[in-house]
Amino acid sequence: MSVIAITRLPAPSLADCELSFVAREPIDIERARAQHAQYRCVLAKLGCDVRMLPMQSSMPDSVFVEDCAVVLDEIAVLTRPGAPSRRVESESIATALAEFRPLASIQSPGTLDGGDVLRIGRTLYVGASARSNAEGIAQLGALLGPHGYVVQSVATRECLHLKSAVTQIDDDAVLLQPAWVDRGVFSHLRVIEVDPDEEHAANVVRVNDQLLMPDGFPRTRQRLLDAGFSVTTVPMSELQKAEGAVSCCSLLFRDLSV
Ligand code: CIR
Repeated sequence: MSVIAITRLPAPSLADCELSFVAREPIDIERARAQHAQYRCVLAKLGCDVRMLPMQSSMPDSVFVEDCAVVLDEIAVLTRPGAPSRRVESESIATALAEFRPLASIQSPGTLDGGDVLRIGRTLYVGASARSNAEGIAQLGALLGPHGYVVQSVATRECLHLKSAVTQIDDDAVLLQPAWVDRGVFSHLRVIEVDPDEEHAANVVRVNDQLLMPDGFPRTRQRLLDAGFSVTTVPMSELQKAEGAVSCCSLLFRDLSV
């Protein structure tokens, strides 16, 4: 399957990013750029057509493009990020996505971060987090219902986004951190839990039946390998200091033109 990956270079101001659950540490911006380049390279190797948006120097979190939109085959929904500082990121994402999908958008007082949206089949599980409010989740449901999607709100705890706690690894399987989301929500699926010593390991990206995850989580990686998954790792230390993970650095969607 041909997959488009929209990405954006880390801004020089990355160190001024929003932080919720991790303590601020110095970020090496040159290393962040090198890690981002490696991330893009792996996405390309996994079969993505990687696009890069112009850097937004004054927007510290603008590398985390996932939070600004939810892209489905039928429509792209521009979110209204929960952190007010991040709402300025949407304009250029809208311009980029207009080439590929009809656009809709979440309106005030709704808030929604793409990192809270986990699509599995025709269901979108949406984290009711500090970033995505009930109004935003309801608006998403109203926009997507006519396209045959069901939107289900999911409680999260002690983490930034739903996809910090759970991501899809197969058509019928998820990787999950049980401390941050109820395993029971996904009991109809096969659940692999992260290793208890690797609390941030649940965020992986699935591209063409391969998994991409940060290095630094060897035990969880081994669990995935033992279960028969193909796993590629990338260094992410600097983006992790900005509370980022692998999914948030790209907007992945099917290329419908081929
Ligand atoms: C933020 O707090 O918004 C950024 N520093 C990190 C966003 C990470 N996004 C994601 O995991 N989807």
